Amino acid sequence: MTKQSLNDLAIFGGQPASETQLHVGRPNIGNRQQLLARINDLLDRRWFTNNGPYVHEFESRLSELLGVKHCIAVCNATIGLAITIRALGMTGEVITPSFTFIATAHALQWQEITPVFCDIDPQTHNLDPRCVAALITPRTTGILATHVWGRPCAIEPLIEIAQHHNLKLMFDAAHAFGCSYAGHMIGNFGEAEVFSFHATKFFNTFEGGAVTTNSDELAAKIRLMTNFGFSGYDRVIYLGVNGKMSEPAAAMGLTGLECLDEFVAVNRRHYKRYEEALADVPGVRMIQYEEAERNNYQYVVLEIDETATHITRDLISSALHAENVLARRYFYPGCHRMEPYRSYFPHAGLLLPETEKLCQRVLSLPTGTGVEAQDVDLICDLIRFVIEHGAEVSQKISSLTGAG
Ligand code: T4K
Repeated sequence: MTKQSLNDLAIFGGQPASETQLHVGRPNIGNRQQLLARINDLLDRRWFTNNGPYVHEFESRLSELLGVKHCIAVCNATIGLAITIRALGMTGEVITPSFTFIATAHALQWQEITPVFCDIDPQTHNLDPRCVAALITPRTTGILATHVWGRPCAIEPLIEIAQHHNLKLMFDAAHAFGCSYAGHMIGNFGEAEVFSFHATKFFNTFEGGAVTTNSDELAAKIRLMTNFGFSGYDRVIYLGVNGKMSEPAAAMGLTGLECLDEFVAVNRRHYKRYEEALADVPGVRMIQYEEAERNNYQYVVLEIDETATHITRDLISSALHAENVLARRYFYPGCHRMEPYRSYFPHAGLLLPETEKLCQRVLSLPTGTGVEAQDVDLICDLIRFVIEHGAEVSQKISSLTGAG
């Protein structure tokens, strides 16, 4: 680390600390030879999609791994969410967090269901069950909860609320592949759970996802809906869409599954390295994972308390970007502050005080197999340097931009 004075920071004209860009969502690849062998195979077979042999194999491997009865592979989690919402018969209003990726809300609004944004528990970043209960109206038909950062929601209280009010409960498990709750793998809770295997997730199929459920009836419905409602040649028995996973995607998935433990190990190593290096930096708190459970450690998330750092999260982020460290402010500014929700519910923030606060504090850092241990050290040194000089950096940026 070569930053000795403020002028060494790239934001003030110094050399960027990293020559290459360090990303939060750099894809993990796995064994390239295995992947290419599978791609060759599927080319020879000339079977590219529509429930091919790789998709079959992928689905059964996933079911086995998660200990769940049914797994339906889909082309992305957003369509998986939309199909599951429809298959469950959700209508009217569905309670969901604003502190989530926009796809969670869009999957509801896309089918004219109102996402009712609910506040979170600031400790867990997940839906606060007490706030959920307070938002139930006669129009509420369900709860769509996200396991943010792969940390399980308050599953039992949510199940109780859903049962008490006769609501459907499903989970956006986009972040939670390979994670467990009370010793059971995520994928087994609520009526159904939806995973994302997007390129930026620690386990990816380029684009892709999966819906898991222990209900035979729901699984059959979701399968039909994923393939236009076809139940056989020339026979459509249900309203459906195209949500199918392709064979190259499943080939990537099968290859990734063979390296899953390695991906988690790398994430955990980076996570621990960050934790140790940042432990005594004032105003910085890293989100914690429950060590007794299985975690994928795919998100390294800081909460920045600017009263202690004397520099805002946004300026820290700008300083890092100038150094080629592309930290991300997930999930700033919150779904309720994005369109169309911002126009539909201009006062939603009043009911979301914890979400509003958290959106100003979070910063996700690069991790995964695309990042080396020395990159983690470099990022930690930069964060420490910027925060140690927090007030001065802040002042200098303001004077340069004429702000404040
Ligand atoms: N629910 C939740 C809670 C989710 O987080 C997500 C997705 C979904 C549902 C929907 O799942 P999918 O329908 O996507 O399966 C990214 C991802 O695109 C998105 O999948 C993910 N969540 C979200 C948290 O992050 P962006 O708009 O931030 O992506 P982007 O393009 O800025 O990429 C992030 C970083 O990764 C960049 O620094 C570049 C790097 N990157 C990205 C890609 C695609 C690479 O290095 N290589 C790549 O191939 O949303």
